[in-house]
Amino acid sequence: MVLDAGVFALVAATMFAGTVGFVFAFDTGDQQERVYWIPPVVTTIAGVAYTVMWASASGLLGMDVITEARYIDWLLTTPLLVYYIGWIAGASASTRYRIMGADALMIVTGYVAETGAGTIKWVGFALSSVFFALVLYYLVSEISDAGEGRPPAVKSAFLNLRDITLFLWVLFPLVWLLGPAGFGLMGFTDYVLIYGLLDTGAKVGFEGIVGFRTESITTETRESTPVGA
Ligand code: RET
Repeated sequence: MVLDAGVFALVAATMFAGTVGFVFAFDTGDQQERVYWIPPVVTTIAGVAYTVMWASASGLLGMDVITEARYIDWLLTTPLLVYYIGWIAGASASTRYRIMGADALMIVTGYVAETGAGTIKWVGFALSSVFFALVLYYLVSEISDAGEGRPPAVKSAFLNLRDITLFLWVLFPLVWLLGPAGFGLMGFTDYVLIYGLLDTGAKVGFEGIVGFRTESITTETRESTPVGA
């Protein structure tokens, strides 16, 4: 539990550092559109969730709410990440809301898989995987088609964000299958460490890509009139 608490604390600190870095180091001061604030909002939510996980693993809370904190974090942040990808690709509002919906259902049914037993667990896993497949499908079909029409810098940022997401997100269910809630081939501490790294990549890595490209994204999206948002 000491090692787990250390990992949770380190990830929480990295998430908060991501927020502070994004807000102060990048040229985001004149961004009026709410969508620009999605990356730091995502790392702040994760920072709070990991702080709760740290407090829980250290015994400060007197109860184990690690799983709840993880799934509430994912329920709030993963729809925001796919919304952002849809926005930067210039996808329609309907596509953006559909991918958010599929994503949220993936997390809710994933929670059923995580906490349920026997048949319920595997039905939850199957349903979550179907919603996950839908999320991936929207990313490579409608959203990628929309991204094709974007100006070069925006398109390139979109492709970076889409690809880091496709690559990292596929690892989440694989790690789950190996971990304690799946086949139990991996111990809890390894599981905590790997998810900590994946969460950091999917959120702080994502934020870094957006941050370093904010200026070109802003200029080119203004010139090409973004769809909605
Ligand atoms: C679960 C288990 C059930 C089957 C599937 C899953 C997928 C989870 C994913 C999570 C992504 C989380 C991210 C977090 C932080 O940024 C729930 C593990 C399909 C894809 C990106």
